[in-house]
Amino acid sequence: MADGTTRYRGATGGIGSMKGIAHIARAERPGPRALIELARMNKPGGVMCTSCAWGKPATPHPFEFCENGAKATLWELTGRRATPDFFAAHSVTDLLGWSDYDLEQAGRLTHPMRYDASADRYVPTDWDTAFAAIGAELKRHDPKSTVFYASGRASLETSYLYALFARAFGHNNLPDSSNMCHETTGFALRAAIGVPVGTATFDDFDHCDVIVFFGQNTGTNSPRFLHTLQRAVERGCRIVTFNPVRERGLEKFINPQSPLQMATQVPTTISSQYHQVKVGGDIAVMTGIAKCILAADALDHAFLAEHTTGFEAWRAHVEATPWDAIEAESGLDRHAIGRAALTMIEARAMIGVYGMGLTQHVGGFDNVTCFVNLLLMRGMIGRRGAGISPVRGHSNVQGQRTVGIADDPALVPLDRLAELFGIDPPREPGMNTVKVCEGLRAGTIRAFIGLGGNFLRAIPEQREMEARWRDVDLTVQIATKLNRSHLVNGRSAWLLPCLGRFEIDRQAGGVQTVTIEDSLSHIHASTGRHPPASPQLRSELAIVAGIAKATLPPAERLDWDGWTGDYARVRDLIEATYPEAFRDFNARMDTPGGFYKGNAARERVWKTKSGKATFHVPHQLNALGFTPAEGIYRLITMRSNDQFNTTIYGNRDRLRGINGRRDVVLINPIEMARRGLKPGQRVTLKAEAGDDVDRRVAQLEVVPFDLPDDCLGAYYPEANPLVPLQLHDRASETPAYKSVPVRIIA
Ligand SMILES: Nc1nc2c(c(=O)[nH]1)N[C@H]1C(S)=C(S)[C@@H](COP(=O)(O)OP(=O)(O)OC[C@H]3O[C@@H](n4cnc5c(=O)[nH]c(N)nc54)[C@H](O)[C@@H]3O)O[C@H]1N2
Ligand SMILES: Nc1nc2c(c(=O)[nH]1)N[C@H]1C(S)=C(S)[C@@H](COP(=O)(O)OP(=O)(O)OC[C@H]3O[C@@H](n4cnc5c(=O)[nH]c(N)nc54)[C@H](O)[C@@H]3O)O[C@H]1N2
Ligand SMILES: [Mo]
Repeated sequence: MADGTTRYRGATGGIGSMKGIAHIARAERPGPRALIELARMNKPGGVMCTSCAWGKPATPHPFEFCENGAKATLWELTGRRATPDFFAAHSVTDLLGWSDYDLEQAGRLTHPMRYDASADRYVPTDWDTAFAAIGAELKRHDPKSTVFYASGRASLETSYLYALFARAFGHNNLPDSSNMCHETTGFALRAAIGVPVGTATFDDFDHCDVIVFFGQNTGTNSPRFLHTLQRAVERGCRIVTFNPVRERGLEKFINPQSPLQMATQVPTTISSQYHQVKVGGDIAVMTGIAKCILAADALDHAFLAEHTTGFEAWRAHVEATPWDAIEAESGLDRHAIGRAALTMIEARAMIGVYGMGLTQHVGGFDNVTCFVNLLLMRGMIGRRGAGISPVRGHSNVQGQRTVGIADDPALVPLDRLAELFGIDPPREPGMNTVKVCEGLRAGTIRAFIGLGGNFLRAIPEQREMEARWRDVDLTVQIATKLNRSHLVNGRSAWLLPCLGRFEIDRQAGGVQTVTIEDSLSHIHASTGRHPPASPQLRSELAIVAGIAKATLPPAERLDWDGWTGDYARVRDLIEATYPEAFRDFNARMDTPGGFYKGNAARERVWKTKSGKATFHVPHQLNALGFTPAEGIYRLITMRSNDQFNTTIYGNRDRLRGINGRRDVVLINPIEMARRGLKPGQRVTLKAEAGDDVDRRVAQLEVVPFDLPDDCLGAYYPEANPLVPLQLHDRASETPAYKSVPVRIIA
């Protein structure tokens, strides 16, 4: 790429990551115990990181955490507090003018708060008052008009009770952060291989000889995974990456845990091939690779015959697609695609890894199923060292779905719930995130509970949704820190502060342990040992149970107080509901490295409609929801190395060489010349969604960056007002956050 682009020349990890941790330690001023907590992280008997969902090895490093895990921990264990005095000093309208960063810098919430509209302020309340008022308000409404959102952090125990509460109350409106994230994975993998989750485990990463990456940014979003990759590379495993952005973590890594590497500063080269595919161009790439596999007759014929269906239709699509179209859609030439294909053809055992670069598109389902098609052609599912590996986001997002947080009741054993609790769970589908936004637009949503997260900041169509939000009768936010979703309030609004995962959770039955499921389907126990940020805090489970008890009529089998007193009893319920995955749950939860939930596809048992692994043919050759046209760009909304979703730790996107600001738009120098743009110039982005809504974000600074033609980058969540609600994956309705059609207005 032409010089003059912004980039980072160092490796991922190394000294840079140490500086990153020191920076946030200065900002957050955590107490001395924070270091002890870091040393306990992701270890048997310890506490499971609240950052990403990557697996936790049975034999951990002395420090089994990464730069971003440390940031997330220090962020939670901050010395700063948002006390009632803070809220007395700042009106909600005033706080609405603050940045995401400044809001969370106010520190940990300390008291349950009620919004007082006449004073335009949050004022302190007590738990009993809050529960009683929330319960009374919920009861006034048709359950079907209420929404229980979950961001993927809360434990298996809390999540199970939250979903039970929804169903006992009478709805399946359980949108989850997953709806904006790997929902595409659930739909696509269920259809293709009969399980909603990845099939690869640590053992497979130790036995593969090829790993192919599509659209996942390991260095920033799951840095501990770099240790696994480094080990693989050192064994001779080859890594092939497809990503429009040259992400530093997939290029070079210095392991901060390796004294030798830290001393010599000689990095490990991670990807042996790096292909800068156009945004939305992956289906074309995969079609090209399939062409090569066919040409080389590198099919696993026995596997295809015994285990799959639909191959002939896929073959017909591949054969009918000309190379010219593949090159045009992918932005890569056939030789580059051929080189990648050759590596896959030579593979004995290959793992396919992906992230938001595949899931957050209108053709997200097609992206993921095409990726599976490639693995199936080579018999790479259900073999040691092979498999598919979606890298999940939030630390327990996969687990939340496992224990019943689902808008689709077909995914939940409702009869079992009915039998266990004597309830009559609703059978009709509930609302996912997009449906909730549509409901807000239609005015049919009366109450919203947020179990963590920052719903209003994370969703598409942000400006309109904020305006609609004020018509909701009741908004309840269970949170650790203040964010924008807590400031756009319904008529009655409550802000309920909870314990974080690092904190001691003492209940009637003693100090409690919780559990989570990682991205590799292992279940781990996690026990907080840090003193709580405030004596007023309650655990997420206690808050959910408190609201449930105040809302539902008393019932003998709904023992909210008993469950709050002893979480082991909730684990017994989880086991009773899902006996296969959670056999001997309480006994096994302390297994080093977690216990494996099991995965049918890994055993080549296909729980699909056809009973076989199923090929799918994509709708079209790109994943876009619009027709490419002159002057219309594909905007990626991206994460920096200094944020966790809407939580902004700072303005340093070190691994991309962008420091000091987030109000930027990234574009390559050739496109800049075509549009007559200069570095540092301010521009407006305007969405081109084919409707008459005016969606724009102004005052973005042009930064020359190594991206393919037709592609732009800007940061999430600042760019969310540009994302049209109607652009989402066809199957799962995951918003198309990675291919927003925009025009540049100079
Ligand atoms: N530090 C940190 N860790 C995190 C998070 C965080 O914000 N910060 N978020 C957590 C969450 S909830 C999630 S879901 C995960 C997200 O982790 P990832 O799945 O890595 O998500 P993103 O960084 O949004 O995007 C991934 C990559 O997709 C690429 N991409 C964009 N469009 C395309 C495309 O069309 N094709 C291809 N092949 N690639 C494309 C982008 O360049 C980017 O490198 O990380 C989790 N971990
Ligand atoms: N444009 C664009 N939009 C996106 C994405 C994108 O790539 N581009 N990515 C999407 C994805 S993958 C996701 S997962 C969603 C994320 O959407 P969410 O999960 O809703 O958002 P987060 O930013 O993770 O939530 C942060 C807040 O969670 C609260 N919190 C933190 N820890 C805890 C805890 O332990 N308990 C409780 N109760 N609260 C806690 C804090 O108040 C904090 O402010 O955003 C989606 N939105
Ligand atoms: Mo996510």
